[in-house]
Amino acid sequence: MKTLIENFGRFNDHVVEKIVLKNNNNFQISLLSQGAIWNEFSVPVEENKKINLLLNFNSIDSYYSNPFYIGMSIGRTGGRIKAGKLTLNDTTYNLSQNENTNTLHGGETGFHSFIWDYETFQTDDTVSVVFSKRVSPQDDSYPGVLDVEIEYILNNKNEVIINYYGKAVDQDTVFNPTNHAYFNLEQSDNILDHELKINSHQILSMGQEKIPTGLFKETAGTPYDFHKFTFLKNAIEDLQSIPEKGIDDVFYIDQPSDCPIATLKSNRFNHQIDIYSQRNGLVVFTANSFTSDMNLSTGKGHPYQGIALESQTLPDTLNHKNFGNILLKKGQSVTYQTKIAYTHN
Ligand code: FUC
Repeated sequence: MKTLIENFGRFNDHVVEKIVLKNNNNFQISLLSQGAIWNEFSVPVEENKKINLLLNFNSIDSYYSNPFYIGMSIGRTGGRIKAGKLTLNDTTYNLSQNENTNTLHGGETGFHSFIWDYETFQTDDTVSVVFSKRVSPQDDSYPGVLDVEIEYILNNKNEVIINYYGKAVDQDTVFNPTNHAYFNLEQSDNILDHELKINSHQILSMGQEKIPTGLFKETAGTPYDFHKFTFLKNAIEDLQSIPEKGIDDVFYIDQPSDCPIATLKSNRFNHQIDIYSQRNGLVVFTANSFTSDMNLSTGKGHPYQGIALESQTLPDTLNHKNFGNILLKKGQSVTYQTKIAYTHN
């Protein structure tokens, strides 16, 4: 096990640190203190060859010069909230409206925008970093003070475990964090030849501006049916006539979900990642609208370069009784876990 701290340049006048965590099998992840960004998941694929399974940038400025939240930590709430209005205990809070009049991914001042404190830890079998911050309403306009810790662990089973801990300090609040990593298991031009399986039979129906209507749609017989392994190119080809020209949807996970909620597989390298989470939602976004002004470390941005698999509680939660519970009562704490398990088949 090994931990290294490197300099990743400066952002808004402060130094950004890159925390590199290595296990005993030549796997490595790295994270950035700015935005608690997951920047790298490098795995050995052939003798003397490693590839990074995540899209990333070589400079911190490039992360923030596009609207795609690449690798970023997302909170207090993932997804969209209509008109930026969050009503809790009969009080309506006006959140940052960063997509038309709606709030997306915690608004402009969400978790992705913070400089995080961090500490690193090592055991015989794990190497980890814990990012922490006390988030106040002055920081992000959400109700109440929220203590947050985001822990990234790499272990010798070649799993990456993300633990999101939240505690409502002085009043009730909401907590629905996720991570916005984009995977490409081949470090290739696109993910069209990847196969995807999701433990789901339904997606959320979306109204204008992709705000959930409260209804669920069966996926059987549609391009969104990933109940069995399906090549992403098949789905994406079938979705060329819709405005998104690809997948940008919220999958409702079959409950209870002790098996992986999703598996992404590359036959070229004969490897896969299995994603485990106890939460009821998975947002899948196939980078449909990436643009050529994005200078990713593997080249210019373009559609279908990667796939984001965001495990979370269904978005716009407070507006729909059956979407789950993201409420944290004063004094209450919760930990959500997402596990990404790598296997070479
Ligand atoms: C996903 C999508 C959005 C957005 C964002 C960057 O969560 O639902 O449409 O583009 O990623």
